[in-house]
Amino acid sequence: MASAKVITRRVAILGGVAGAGWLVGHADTLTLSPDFSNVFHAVEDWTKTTQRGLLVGDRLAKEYSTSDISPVFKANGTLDPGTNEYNAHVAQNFASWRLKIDGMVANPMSLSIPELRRLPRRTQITRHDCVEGWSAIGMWTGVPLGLLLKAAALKPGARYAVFHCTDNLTGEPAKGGEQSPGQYYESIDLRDGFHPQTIIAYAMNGKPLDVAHGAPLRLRVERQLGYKQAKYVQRIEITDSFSQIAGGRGGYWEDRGYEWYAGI
Ligand SMILES: Nc1nc2c(c(=O)[nH]1)N[C@H]1C(S)=C(S)[C@@H](COP(=O)(O)O)O[C@H]1N2
Ligand SMILES: [Mo]
Repeated sequence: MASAKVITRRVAILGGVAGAGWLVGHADTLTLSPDFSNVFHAVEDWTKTTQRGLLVGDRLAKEYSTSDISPVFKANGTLDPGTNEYNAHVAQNFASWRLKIDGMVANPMSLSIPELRRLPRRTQITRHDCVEGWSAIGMWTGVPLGLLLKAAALKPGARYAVFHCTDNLTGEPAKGGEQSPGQYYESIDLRDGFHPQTIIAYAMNGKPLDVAHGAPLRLRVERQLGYKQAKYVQRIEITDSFSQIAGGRGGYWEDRGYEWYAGI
C-alpha cells in the first residue's frame, strides 16, 4: 500500500446510472493500485456519503428482528458445487478464494475474504422468497456492494453488475422441457447495485456462510426474489449489456424463462 500511487481524480459516472446520480462530479481520492488499497480510499468517502443520507430515496426491504430468524433456512439450487477446485477451497477454508471485480472499471480488483472482512459491513435480517413457494428469514452480514463499485471506479456507460458463480447446473427442467446445462450467473442494474441493502455477504446468522448457502460469498439483493441471490460468487463483471453473456437474458434462470427484474 505504501507504494501505491495516490491520485486525486473525479469519478465519472454518467448517464444511465439511475439511483447513482449522487456520484456525479464527486471528487475522490483513489489509487492506481489494482486491488485492496483502492477500497480503503473509497471507504472514507462512502461513510460520509451514507451519513449524509444521500442514498435515501430508494425503498428499503423490510428488516426483521433476531427473534424472527427462521430456525431452519432451506438451501436450494446448488447445495455444493462439488468440483475439485471448489473442494480444495473448502479444505483451505477459502484462504485463496478471490472476488474479482472487472469489466467497465478503472480499477479492477481482486479481494480475499480477510480483506473483505476488514471493510465496513452491514448486517440485515430479511425474508428470502423463492419462486418455488417457500420463504425464510435470515441474518446476513457483508460488504455493501456500492462501496466495492465505488472503489472499482465505474467507467462511463456502465449499467449492470454481473455475478459469475462457481457452480455449473446440470440443466433442470423448467417451463416446458429439458434445459441445457450452464454455469450459474445473475445480474442487477446499478440502482440495485448501489442500494444500501445490496451486500456481498460472507456470514449468515452470525457464522461464516456454509457451503449449502453459498460459501464463501453470495449476493443479497433484498428487493428481489431468491434466484437473484447468487451464491458462490467469484467474479463481478461490470458491463453496459449482458446480451453477449450465456443465453443473453442476464441470469441462469432468466435464460430459462424467468423475469430479469424479480421484484418482491
Ligand atoms: N450459484 C447459485 N446461486 C443460487 C442458486 C444456485 O443454484 N446456484 N439458486 C438460487 C435460488 S433459486 C434460490 S431460492 C437461492 C437459495 O439460497 P439458499 O440455498 O441460501 O436458500 O439461491 C439462489 N442462488
Ligand atoms: Mo429459488
